[in-house]
Amino acid sequence: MAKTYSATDIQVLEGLDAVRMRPGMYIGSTGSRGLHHLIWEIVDNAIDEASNGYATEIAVTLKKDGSCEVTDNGRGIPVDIHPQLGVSGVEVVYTQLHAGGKFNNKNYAYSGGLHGVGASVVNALSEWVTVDVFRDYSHYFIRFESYEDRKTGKIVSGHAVAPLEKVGNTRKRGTQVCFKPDPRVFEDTRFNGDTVRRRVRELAYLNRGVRFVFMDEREKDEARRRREYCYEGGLADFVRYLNTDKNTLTEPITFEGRRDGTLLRVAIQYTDSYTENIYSFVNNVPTGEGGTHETGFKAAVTKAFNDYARRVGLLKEKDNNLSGEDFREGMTAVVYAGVQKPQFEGQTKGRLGNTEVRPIVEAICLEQLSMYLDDLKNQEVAQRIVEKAVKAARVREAARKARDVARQKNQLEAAPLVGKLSSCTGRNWRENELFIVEGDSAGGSAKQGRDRRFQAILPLRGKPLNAEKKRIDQVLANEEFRSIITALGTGIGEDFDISHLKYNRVIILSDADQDGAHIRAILLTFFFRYMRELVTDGHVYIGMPPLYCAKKGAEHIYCFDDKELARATKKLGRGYTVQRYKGLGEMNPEQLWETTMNPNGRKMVQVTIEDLAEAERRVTVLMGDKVEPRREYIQEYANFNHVDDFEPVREGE
Ligand code: 28G
Repeated sequence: MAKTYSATDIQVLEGLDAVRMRPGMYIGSTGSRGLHHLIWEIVDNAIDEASNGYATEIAVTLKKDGSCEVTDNGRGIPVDIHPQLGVSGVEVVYTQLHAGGKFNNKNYAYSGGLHGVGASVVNALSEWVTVDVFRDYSHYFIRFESYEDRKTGKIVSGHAVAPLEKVGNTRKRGTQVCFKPDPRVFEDTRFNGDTVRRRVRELAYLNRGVRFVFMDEREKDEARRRREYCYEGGLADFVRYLNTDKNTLTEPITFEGRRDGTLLRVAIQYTDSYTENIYSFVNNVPTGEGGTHETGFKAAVTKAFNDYARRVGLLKEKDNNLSGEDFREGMTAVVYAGVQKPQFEGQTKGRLGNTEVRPIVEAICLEQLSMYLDDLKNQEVAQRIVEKAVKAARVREAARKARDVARQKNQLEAAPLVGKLSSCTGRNWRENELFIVEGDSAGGSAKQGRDRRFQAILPLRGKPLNAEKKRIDQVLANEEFRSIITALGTGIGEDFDISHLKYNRVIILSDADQDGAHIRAILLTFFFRYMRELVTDGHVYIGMPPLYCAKKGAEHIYCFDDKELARATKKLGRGYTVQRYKGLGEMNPEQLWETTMNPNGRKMVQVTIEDLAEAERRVTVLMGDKVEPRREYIQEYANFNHVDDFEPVREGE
């Protein structure tokens, strides 16, 4: 490196007040997602230092006092004094909002590769921040604080308590940042250990060879307090991990390329399952909604395999090309694109919009995949994949026929099917709610207790079948699923069309026991597999009926767990009685309305998918064929069926 950097290189722009005023503009929300975004802003800077080749280790620690500490062993943020501003480079990075950086266009998401940008946003939204820099055998320290101005009552955010000072000598190199999110900004300032750990692990897969350490000092269980993640195989290790519980047909196929400033890395591994799992990322950001990089990748896969199939005679001149879906059946792939000026679009900013990226990705993939397929030593694998696709095409054709039959049948039998449904009178889908209720007796209570203007009830009799193990034609043959599909109006699978959705909220109401949990898991699996947008667009909820009712005289308190019950009985004092609801069916219509259905006061959780890859793994492990991993998994994540795992929302949020 010929060029040496100093604090002068840091562009200087507006102040931090703007961030305090409108946090959502900078971090998306002040809920759990925004809170965790603070960590990723800081970690992002450490990753930049690693991908520039200067750092090899990054540690993230959740501290007992609610703060988060991030460390890297890079060069350390520059400490020299900025000639115009007269403060250290560290102070510039942490107090000046860099308008030229990540947040100038409508994207709230980070772009990567822009050192230090975002650190000031974290400072603006924290109670305090400390930065330790280890550089040139010296240890430097600075602390920033946010406080209420005595005169104006306004919050002054992110002020350096004193200038950067040298506090000692050291042989270490790197940066250490610790920050405490400000409770005046965030609804809840507690970090979720699992959320952070999983994302750290994901970053370790995406940044091959960088050692990531996750520590949660709040954790009592010693084994969970410290985890290390470092993958020399990068994306290949990632797909292997995603497929741990599936039967794989190939070793991971990996390749990478660079063109016009765009970097592409891909890993593909086939399994014997029927599902397609493509996880894409742009600059370390998951793009759950896909985008131009994913489109380019898919187009190239289809073309490369079809061309190959013709070259080796697996497809004859008279045969039609196989469809893209046929080649993606059983495919697990991770597609990573490094894009210079990414444009993130869509509901959750999870889709890449840059049109120039598609042809670049397509060209790289086509070239690389064709090369792989033509290599003599890969012939066996290549043929296996094409043969699988040929089979998939045949099955697809058969399923299409079955579906046509089912559709006709559906029309014929539409009347008896919706007969189970007690529909609502209102015609505005945005207002309407569908309760899917376990069991006829609870269904009866729900019917009587509901507000029929906007609440519809669909009782489920038996257990619907486990959708994970079935193909679409078998799902369509199941009566419970057919009544759900008919009620929602959207169709499923390829035919799914969210614009036909008849209810804004689909609320699963099942008992708080093993059976109820199982039914809930089956329904979620079904929605996830065949109506994914229903989940990703936030239409699916889980109703939370209370477990107890504590009574004394005319007063009664509903309780959702043992802690609440203890509080309630203490409040009521001597002479209380407790009713424990073993199932929804034990509640009378009024009670069910009051506790679970009335939008004013009911508790429910929205099912969100923050992490598609993890959701996919859970669905596979819990519902798939392999028994052993499932047992282990249930032991590790015993709370999959517990609502804690989803982001709770209260009405009106
Ligand atoms: C521990 C938590 C998060 C970081 C560095 C290293 C440099 C740096 C960071 O420079 C100024 C602006 C744009 C280049 C760069 C050190 C060059 C030479 C750095 C971190 C200079 C910021 N020496 N390590 N920023 N840039 N780690 N970890 O934040 O032009 S931020």
